[in-house]
Amino acid sequence: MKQAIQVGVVMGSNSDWETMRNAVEILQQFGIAHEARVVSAHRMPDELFAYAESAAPRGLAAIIAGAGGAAHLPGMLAAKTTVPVLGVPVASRHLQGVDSLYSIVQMPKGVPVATFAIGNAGAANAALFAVAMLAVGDPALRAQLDAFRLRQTEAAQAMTLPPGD
Ligand code: RP5
Repeated sequence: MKQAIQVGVVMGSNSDWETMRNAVEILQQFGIAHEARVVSAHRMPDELFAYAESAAPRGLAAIIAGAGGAAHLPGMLAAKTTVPVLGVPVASRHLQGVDSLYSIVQMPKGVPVATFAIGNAGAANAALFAVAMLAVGDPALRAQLDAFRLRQTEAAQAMTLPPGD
């Protein structure tokens, strides 16, 4: 039987994919049932509302939302659902994503969006954060996350200087 989707990954454009694929790759790595879709806030507002409204009934535990520029997507999703929204600022052409970051992070009090770093690291970390949330009720997933952290530690401990020597 197909596993129910646990995490939704949405983005404002397919031009965001190169950033947001970093989130998808982490979810794949941890075996989290997920979906990835384009849901543009300003070009597909009705679909945005429908996606947000269906998130809780569908059982989504988190929505990872990436957008660039005047990035309304995470905030508007959060306005329409109490499913946690993890916002990823995508680097924009003119302001390198500072505009995206400010648009996402400065939510007025009462409707939170958890905001991550601009770009690839933010997308990967949003997915790792979703994994950590799911691991609260899943000891096997927590063991996977602990092992992931341990591999990072060991890789850093094995680093030599100058790099490559
Ligand atoms: C936003 O505008 C998207 O999230 C994307 O980052 C940016 C540019 O979109 P495209 O013009 O590449 O479709 O809606």
